Formats: sequence, C-alpha cells, structure tokens
Amino acid sequence: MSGKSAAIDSSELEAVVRAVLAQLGNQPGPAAVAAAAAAAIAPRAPLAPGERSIPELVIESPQERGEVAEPAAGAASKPKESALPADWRFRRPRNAADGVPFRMSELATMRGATPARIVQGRVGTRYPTDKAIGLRAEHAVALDAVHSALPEGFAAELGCVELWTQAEDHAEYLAFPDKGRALHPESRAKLEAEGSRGADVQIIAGDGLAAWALTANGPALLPALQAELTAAGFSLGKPLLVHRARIGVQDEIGVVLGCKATVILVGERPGLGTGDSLSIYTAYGPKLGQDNAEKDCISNIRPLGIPADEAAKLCTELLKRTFAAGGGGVKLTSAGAE
Ligand code: B12
Repeated sequence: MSGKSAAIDSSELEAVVRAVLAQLGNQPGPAAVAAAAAAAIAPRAPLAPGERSIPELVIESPQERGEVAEPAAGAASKPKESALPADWRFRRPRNAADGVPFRMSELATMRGATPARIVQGRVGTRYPTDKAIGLRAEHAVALDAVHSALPEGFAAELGCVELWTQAEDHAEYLAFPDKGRALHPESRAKLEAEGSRGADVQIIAGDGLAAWALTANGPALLPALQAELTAAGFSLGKPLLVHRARIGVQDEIGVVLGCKATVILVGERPGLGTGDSLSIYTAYGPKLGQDNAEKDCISNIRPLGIPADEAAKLCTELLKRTFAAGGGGVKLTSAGAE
C-alpha cells in the first residue's frame, strides 16, 4: 500500500475524470508521454506484508539482448518511426529487487504509437486512482458507442438505399444476433425493387455494434472506396445502408442482387477507447450462411487507426487479389502462399 490515503476529494476526482475525457481520442503529445513514463517508473512505496508484487515488463532491443553487435558510435540505433520495431521484445526483469530498467525513450516511443494503455504503474497491487478511473471512463465510452444510433436522414446523406434487418429494436438486435443477419420482409422487397443487379461489387454500410463509427468514418470512407474501386475497373451497385446490421446480412443481399462480391462497412464491437472504429468485411461469391473463413476483414478504420483513404486503397487491393484468386479468406491466403 502506498503511504497516501486512498480517499480523494470530489474536486480531485472531477479533475481526473475531466483529464481522462479530454485525453480520449487524442494522441498523447511528447511531453505528456514523457511525464507519464516518468510516473510509471517513479519509486513506489514498499509492499505491505502479505502483498504480492506484479512484475513489470522490461523492453529490450536486439543489441541489449546481445543478438546484434552494438552499432558504431553515431550510427542510428534507435527507432525513427513512432512504432516499436518487431525485433524489440518485452521480458520480465531478471531481478526485480535490482529495480526495473525501463528506458524512457523507448517507453515514450511505444506510448506515442498507440492509445492503448501501456505500463500504467501501480499502487501496491492496484492501479493508481487516475488509471482506474480512466479505465472506467473509457469503458463508459464503449458502452455509449454500443447504444449509439445513426442520425435521422443519414442514409440519404450518404446516397444509400435505406434497409432494415429483422431486429425490431436495438435490444433485440443485441440479444438475437441472427435477427441482424436477415432483412426485414419489407426491406427485402425494397431491395428487390430498387437494388442494382449483377454488379462486381455491392457496397453496404451498416451500424453494427457502434453506429458512431459509421457516422464518424462513413462519409469519408464510402466515396473514397467508390472512387478507388471504380478506378480499378470494378462495376458497383447502388450503395445500401442497413440498420441493425450484422456481417451476415451481406450474404442475403449478395444472393438477392446476384453480385460477384459484397463489401460491408460496419461499426465494430468497441474496445476501450475505440468507440469510433469501423471494419470492412469482404465476401466473394455470395451464398446464404457463408462461412467467415471465406471472408476477409480490415479492422480499426478511424483517424487513430487506418484512415479512410488508406482503408479504401487496402480494400481495393484486397478485392483485386480476391477476384484473381476466385475467392477470399482461407482460399486467398492459400493462393498467396503458393
Ligand atoms: C467477436 C469477434 C470474434 C468472435 C466472433 C463470434 C461472435 N459470435 O461474435 C470469435 C471469437 C469467434 C472470433 C474469431 C476470429 N477472429 Co475475431 N473478432 C471479434 C471482434 C472482437 C468483434 C467483431 C465485431 O464487432 N463484428 C461486427 C459485428 C457487428 O458483426 P457480427 O456479425 O456480430 O460479427 C461477425 C464477424 O465479426 C465475424 N468475425 C469475427 N472475427 C472475424 C475475423 C475474420 C477474419 C472474419 C472474416 C470474420 C470475423 O464473426 C462474427 C459472427 O459472425 C473483432 C474485433 C473488433 N472489435 O472488431 C475481432 C476480429 C474481427 N477478429 C479477428 C480475428 C483474426 C479472428 C480469428 C481469425 C482469430 C483466430 N486466429 O482464430 C477468428 C476467425 C473467425 C472465423 N474465421 O470464423 C481480427 C481480424 C483481423 C483481420 N484484419 O483480419 C479482429 C479485427 C480482431 C483483431 N484486432 O485482431 N472473432
């Protein structure tokens, strides 16, 4: 236990919550990163009798592991990119009593590369209060994202034909996923009347498990994807927007329209701090109940992850390879391995 009392007053609590909320959605700047890193390695109160320590992790470069010769003086040995190179590793400290040799610069590099919560520090066996409250605040954001709704008129704004699945309301959508995989009979009739037949690619937008994600990223992603796919020579059907959609609804739509492939942009199940994250799922050769193993997914489309224009390019490249291989998912992976 730390020597400090666990109780904090309400203004202190409010300040922590405000700080956490202000941070959500923002990449930490270098000064904040360095301060957080310093806090994470600051000396801590000794453990009380009976309390167990959770060993921290140490980050090591290949040079520090002795796998690669130390570079000549002046040579660039530290990563330039704001990402931890693949050959850097974590290990548990060999002897925690010797102290934890964190390297500030590397920790800052890692933190700068992701909004994920890395090396949060501890008080005794617990998170520090601001981290604990921060986790709960991000959890609240994730919950809000699951219950968010598309604004009125959004389908028209995106230029999409508006459809609904068989889930009668959001609670039913969450409790019975299969209802989100089948079109409501009225929407099926509308699709049959208004949908384009036989296109190479049918684009579908869906709210999924975070309508926010579609509201935030759909207006940039949909036109970018249409432009990239058209430039690559694919013919496109009139875009569709499906409310209360699961991935599987692309199967029924693809079968009804007889297109070669479907692409569904959908709000994904939010994690901590990722309430605005959109995924694209592609499916070639539509059939009802098509296995996910035959499909592909591009996840984490949002300003902090894959930006819309880059996702549109990735999706187009993926579809080019899928069409060339005559299938996606495992078939595509095997084709790539040959
Ligand atoms: C839930 C989930 C699962 C669940 C799905 C079961 C269920 N009943 O929901 C389970 C645990 C089975 C699962 C398995 C896998 N998953 Co998963 N999964 C997720 C998660 C957390 C949420 C999906 C979501 O929100 N979908 C949107 C909702 C609205 O649609 P849904 O119809 O309810 O969801 C369907 C799809 O998501 C699909 N699905 C789930 N994972 C995957 C992965 C691929 C490649 C495909 C094509 C489809 C698919 O299964 C769901 C039910 O049909 C995402 C991460 C994220 N936050 O997006 C990862 C995620 C989609 N999964 C991923 C992976 C890698 C896998 C596996 C390949 C893991 C493995 N090595 O076995 C398998 C493959 C599944 C398959 N081929 O059938 C990756 C995909 C990365 C990529 N770009 O290809 C993600 C993005 C996680 C990650 N960040 O790495 N997954």
